Amino acid sequence: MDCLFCKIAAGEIPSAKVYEDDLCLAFRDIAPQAPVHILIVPKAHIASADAVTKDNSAVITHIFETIPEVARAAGLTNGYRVITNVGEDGCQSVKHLHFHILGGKKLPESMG
Ligand code: DGP
Repeated sequence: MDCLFCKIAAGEIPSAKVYEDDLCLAFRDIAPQAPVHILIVPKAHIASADAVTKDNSAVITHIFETIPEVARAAGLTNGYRVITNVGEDGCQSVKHLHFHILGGKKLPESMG
């Protein structure tokens, strides 16, 4: 499958990795929109949050258990934002589920 984040998860494309385990990988976004901008992705391909099912959802729990650890390690002690974009209207550009972890400054209130 020609999927950018599958290739990053497999180590075929380099990334600034900040966390990795058997199920997920976190790395710095190539075009940061905040002082800290990290992406956390499941290693197994899931196209988006819209493709989460009972059969593949365990990794979502795992990712949300991992996010606080990643955020703490990145120095996000005063809060942060977790976002996932879905599909065309959500402006999802990479079709592999990923959660943006944004922080390091007071973020704008507006989300849309
Ligand atoms: P989204 O628009 O929600 O699909 O976010 C995709 C993000 O992925 C966007 O913030 C930029 C980032 N990105 C795209 N290509 C690469 C890449 O090759 N490496 C890294 N680290 N990030 C990438």
